[in-house]
Amino acid sequence: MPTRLWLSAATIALAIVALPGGAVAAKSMAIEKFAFDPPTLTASIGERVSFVNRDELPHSVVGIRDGTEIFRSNEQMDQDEAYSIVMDRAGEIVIRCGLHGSMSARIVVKP
Ligand SMILES: [Cu+2]
Repeated sequence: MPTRLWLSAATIALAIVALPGGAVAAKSMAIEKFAFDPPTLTASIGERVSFVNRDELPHSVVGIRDGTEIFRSNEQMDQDEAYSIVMDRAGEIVIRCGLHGSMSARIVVKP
């Protein structure tokens, strides 16, 4: 599907542009079989964490710290669509899918 191919290329280009100097460390969490993998990810402040939907069905990514939503992807991330965010504070972030209440994970951000 040409439209989807174009969107994927645009997403990749944006991801590259968003990495200043290529020096920023990065971690990734896959979304596959209705689960986040790994279920717990450790990152450092300043690191970028990327989420990629490997399922054919849409998912989304919602980050919650101390009960407050701090980031949210598109409502529906399609297959192979990615979302990423830089960790800006130490602490624990609960990750949920906005479409499937049973899906959760956590990111532990070290100072
Ligand atoms: Cu989901």
